[in-house]
Formats: sequence, structure tokens, C-alpha cells
Amino acid sequence: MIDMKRFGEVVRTTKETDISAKVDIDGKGRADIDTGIGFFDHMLTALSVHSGISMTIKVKGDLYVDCHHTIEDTGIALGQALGQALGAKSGIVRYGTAYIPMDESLAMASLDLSNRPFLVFNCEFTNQSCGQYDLCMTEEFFRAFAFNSGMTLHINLLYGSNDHHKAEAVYKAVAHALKTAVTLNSDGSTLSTKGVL
Ligand SMILES: [Mn+2]
Repeated sequence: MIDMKRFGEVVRTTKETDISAKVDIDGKGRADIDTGIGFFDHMLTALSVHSGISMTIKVKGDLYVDCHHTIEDTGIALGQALGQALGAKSGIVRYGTAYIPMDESLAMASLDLSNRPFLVFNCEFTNQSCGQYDLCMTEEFFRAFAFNSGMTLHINLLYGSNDHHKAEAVYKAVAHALKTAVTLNSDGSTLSTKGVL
């Protein structure tokens, strides 16, 4: 019996950010994203479209400070919304791995929707930023996303030189790994030797 509602919605307000995040796993990847950071919107749109998970994300953050709170807190809220949508994480394929190229860059993401939050992140950038997006926040975003959704997430950039391509390959690799992992299995069972995650 599948007990997942496959929809999650989180509103999170602090003194630093005001965020609304909705995810619909079976929503066919419709993205409606406005974080105030153009490059981050571009990355989250890729995450939504390529995962097939519809995402509505609206963020008002303290960008007069810098992009840090906005990006990290978006990872927290989006991760919580995904965790809600996955429920007990039963009835799904659970694992996903994807290699995604973008021109000269190649990224690999491998993940387990396990309730065992972990991030391995091996990707170095040359520049400080793409537009208003500080590239060092890529790791912070995925850490927040993984820990708040209950995901083991490994990200490796195998090679690449253009930072825009590297970041985009990483987000798209996570998206495709996620698309596989959230796929419903045939009998609604929990893939675990323990019977529960
Ligand atoms: Mn691009």
C-alpha cells in the first residue's frame, strides 16, 4: 500500500529569509521559481524540470547581506518539502545515479532516499561567483537539501573548466538521480532489509 501523498509544502520565515516551497513529485517538472538570485533560479529550474518534480519556490531573503542565507535556507525548505512529499519513503525505487555532461564538464550524482542524511561533495570552482550566486554555496545548498529531506547524496565533478557548466551539470545530475529514485516501484514495498527506513 502506497502511503505517500507525493506533495509537500513548507513555509519558513526567519529574520533572514521568508520562503515558500512546494513540491509535487508527479507534477511533470513545472517550475515556478523566484529567489531573487538569477543564477540560482536557473539552477533550481533545471533541478525541477530535469527531475520531473514540479517546484514552486518563492524567496525573499536578505540579499543586502549576501546570497548565503537565501541559498542555504532555500535548501532547508525545499528539502523539508521533498521529505514531506516522500512520506515514509516506501513504494519507491530509493536509489538513483546519473552522469550528466554539459559541454566540457561531466558531473555524477548518486543518491539514496534513506533517511540517512549525508553529503559527499567533490567539486571545485575557479571563480567566486556566477552573477549574484556565490559558487561556494552549491555545497551548502546540497547539504541543506540532503539533510532536510533525509537523503544520502554524493556529488562528484569528474572534470570541467567553465564554472557555469560545472554547476549546471551538478544540478542536472542530482535531478536525474532523483527522478530515478522517486519512481514508484511495482508493489509499494519498502526497499530495506529492515523493512522500514
Ligand atoms: Mn545555463
